[in-house]
Amino acid sequence: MKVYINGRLLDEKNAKISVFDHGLLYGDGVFEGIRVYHNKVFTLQRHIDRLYRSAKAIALEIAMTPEEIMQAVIKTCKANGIQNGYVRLIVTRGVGTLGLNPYLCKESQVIIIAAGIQLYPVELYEEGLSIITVGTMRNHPEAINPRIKSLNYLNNVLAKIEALNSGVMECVMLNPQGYVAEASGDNIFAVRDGVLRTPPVWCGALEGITREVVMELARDLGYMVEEDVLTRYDLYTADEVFLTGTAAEIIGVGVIDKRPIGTGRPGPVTLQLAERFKAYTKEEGTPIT
Ligand code: PXG
Repeated sequence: MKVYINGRLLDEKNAKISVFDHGLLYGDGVFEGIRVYHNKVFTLQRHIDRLYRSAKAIALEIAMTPEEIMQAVIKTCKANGIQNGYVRLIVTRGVGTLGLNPYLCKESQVIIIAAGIQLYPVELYEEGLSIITVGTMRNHPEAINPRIKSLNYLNNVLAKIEALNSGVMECVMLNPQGYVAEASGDNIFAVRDGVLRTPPVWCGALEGITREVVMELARDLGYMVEEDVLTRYDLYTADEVFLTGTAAEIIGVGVIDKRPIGTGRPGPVTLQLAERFKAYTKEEGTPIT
């Protein structure tokens, strides 16, 4: 595998960064997870736009232009023969001192890894995921704003630990007000009476690209889609609940906190959207040429 670091494609074993990089020392950086489908990079522009917004929000100046980064992503996919896969794009604050001061960091580091992807087991897409609500709440927006896709994912890792220790693979995270925010690595939707509802980002959700695409595709299919404050009541009483994310795509949730949602299996709206999303991955994308 070839890994891109600051303009160079290096063999995996030589792809190394400094122990003084503030990405490692402090989780000081931003990232994107991007999919490649059918030899095309899916929703690349949207990911690059979000990367630059995340960087701006943490006052991190990326030492490359958006166009240069897009070309670098394509080059890395090409060098690794990736036709269907996953790209991890990372920008760290770069090499600094052992102190916090980000202004002492020399230059941002851009790292691109293009590899395969581990989806949930296929049977879970048919049967539905079981999840729980965890006690770890989503970061307060005035602490680390959840809209920033930062390298500091401890909040989500702690939530994931709670889920895994309880024997499930994902969880619902609430915000400090007790409203539903999102899952540890996915956005969440509830469907009732044919209306789709997802928490607005100010409730503590990442502005998920899959979330955005699903809202657009659902509206095209004639569904009403609302960004609305949700409580666990709304999840427990929904006809359907599903999660969206780059890795998971669209996955139905069958059970939350041991309570069946609707029939307890992925419902017709979830399955229709998953099918439409799959078709869209064939239509959309920046060709790897
Ligand atoms: N919320 C959070 C907290 C995320 O990390 C999403 C929502 C979905 O956003 P996109 O743009 O992907 O639709 C994410 C992104 C993993 C993994 O290995 C998942 C994400 C990021 C990194 C790793 O499961 N999800």
